[in-house]
Amino acid sequence: MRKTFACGGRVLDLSQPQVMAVLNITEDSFSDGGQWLDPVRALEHALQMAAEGAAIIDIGGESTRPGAIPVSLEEELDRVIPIIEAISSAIDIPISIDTSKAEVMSAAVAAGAGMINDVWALRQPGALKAAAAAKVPVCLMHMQGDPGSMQKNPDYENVVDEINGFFKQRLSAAASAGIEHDRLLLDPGFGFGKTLEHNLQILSHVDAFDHFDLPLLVGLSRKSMLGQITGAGVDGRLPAGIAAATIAAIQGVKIIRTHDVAASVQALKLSYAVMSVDL
Ligand code: 7PM
Repeated sequence: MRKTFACGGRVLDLSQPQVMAVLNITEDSFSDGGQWLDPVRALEHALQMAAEGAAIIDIGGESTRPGAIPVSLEEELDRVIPIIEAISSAIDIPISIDTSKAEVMSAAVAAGAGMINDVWALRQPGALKAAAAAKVPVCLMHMQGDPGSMQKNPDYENVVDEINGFFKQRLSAAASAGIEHDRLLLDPGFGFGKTLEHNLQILSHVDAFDHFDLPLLVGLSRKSMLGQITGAGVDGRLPAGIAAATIAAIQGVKIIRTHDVAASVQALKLSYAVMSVDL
């Protein structure tokens, strides 16, 4: 597996597990709604997360929360493009664009984004083509169903096998579109069409995925599975999120997408130190 990813002009070092910091530019994201719509505050928050050790900042203008209100193309562009421009000129770590829309992918990369994070794994119209032309790494995430209904009745024969099959199918679609294999990342998509049992099966067997020699990325912070296990509300799930990130990192996951940067960076440093021990 490659140790560094070229993200536009910037380098993402994956020789050890890294944090992808979440910056949601949305009204209704479940844990930080509306806070970063103001570009000045968004930039301050990005600077803070970079200082805390984030390796990449994931900027999203469309909430992918189950049942969230869809955002128009114009609105999404208006939210994310000025912020990508501001952050890429102020900070030298790579920026990822969290979108499923082809037009947003292209505009974001032109504005300075160096990675595409797509919860639809390039299944929306034009996305394969836009990602091929963008020449930046792309994270392909698994989701069963669509954000409006995916949590109604998630159903799998074997969740790990089904996600492996999905990865294979999307890798083949990406290859056919001319996207080089070694600029892809894979994500099992915690909470995206999964029950608590499915999420726990994925977390406990994240080392059992066929990763096709590509890095795995996971997002766990503040998610409802943590609340279901602990009883904690969204703002009280940090300890469980850190435990979950550690469990993932120890099994070889390379990128943890999180709202809680400083704590996660510490957990990943410890995980990596333990994983590097020779006896
Ligand atoms: C419920 C489900 C509430 C998901 C909030 C979310 C991921 C992502 C999101 C992820 C990748 C959140 C989200 N989650 N992209 N975007 N992987 N690649 O926690 O797990 O921000 S949205």
